[in-house]
Amino acid sequence: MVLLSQFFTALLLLQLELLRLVGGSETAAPQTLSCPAPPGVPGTPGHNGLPGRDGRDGKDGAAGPKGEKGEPGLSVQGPPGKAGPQGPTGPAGPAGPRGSRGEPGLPGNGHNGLLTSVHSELQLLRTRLLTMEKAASFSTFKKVGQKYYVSNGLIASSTEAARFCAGAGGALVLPRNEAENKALTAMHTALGSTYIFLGATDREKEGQFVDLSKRPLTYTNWMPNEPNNHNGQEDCAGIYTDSKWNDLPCDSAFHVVCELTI
Ligand code: FUC
Ligand code: CA
Repeated sequence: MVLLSQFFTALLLLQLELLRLVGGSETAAPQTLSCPAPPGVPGTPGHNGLPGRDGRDGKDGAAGPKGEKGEPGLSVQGPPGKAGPQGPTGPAGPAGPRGSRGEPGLPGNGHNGLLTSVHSELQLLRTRLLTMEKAASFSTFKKVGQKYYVSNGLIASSTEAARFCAGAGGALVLPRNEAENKALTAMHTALGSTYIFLGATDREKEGQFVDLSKRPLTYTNWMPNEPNNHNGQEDCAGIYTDSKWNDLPCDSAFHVVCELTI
């Protein structure tokens, strides 16, 4: 570009010099020609000039027409929202279809021994189920042989304990053998107890422990040197965490475990 402008400047200077020379000859005094001369032959046309510089950028064109609507995007479904609150209970549905006809009934009892045994078995199962349901209604229960040892964690005097167990359809616990004594000891762990009252007393005759039906005990597990009727005030019995028995004041409060017979 610089080169081009220098070239044009040089061309302009050359033209001015030529004009000066030609003008100089015109301003000079007219010469007297001796004879007329024919006009000269026109010269050959000059070469085309170099292309001009680039013009300035044009104005922005008008906005094009609106494009066609695109295809829907591939969206990924979000995670399901939290479950809403439970709605109100709907109305009762219509009655279901009638059931199929039952099996024909057994013939009348009479001398039917089978029916009698089935009936008694049914009675036994009913009783056992009721006992099981009763046992399961306590927070702590343990089956040992034909008994359930049950407790709700109650802590009470010996008299209150016996009344509570009778009201529950059972009796204040009294192990009759080693297996039962072991099972009762296991209740200590569940109850977090120190002593559990036993259904035995020597109220009637000091030193002679009997059960609450006044029958002599056929099984005992006293600690060494017990029962000792400490302070002359221990007519009730309890089992310690080590499974050993001790006589205790009847009006003290200890854990209550009842036994339910199946
Ligand atoms: C022993 C026991 C009593 C009482 C007392 C603290 O004498 O025989 O029953 O537990 O300790
Ligand atoms: Ca004692």
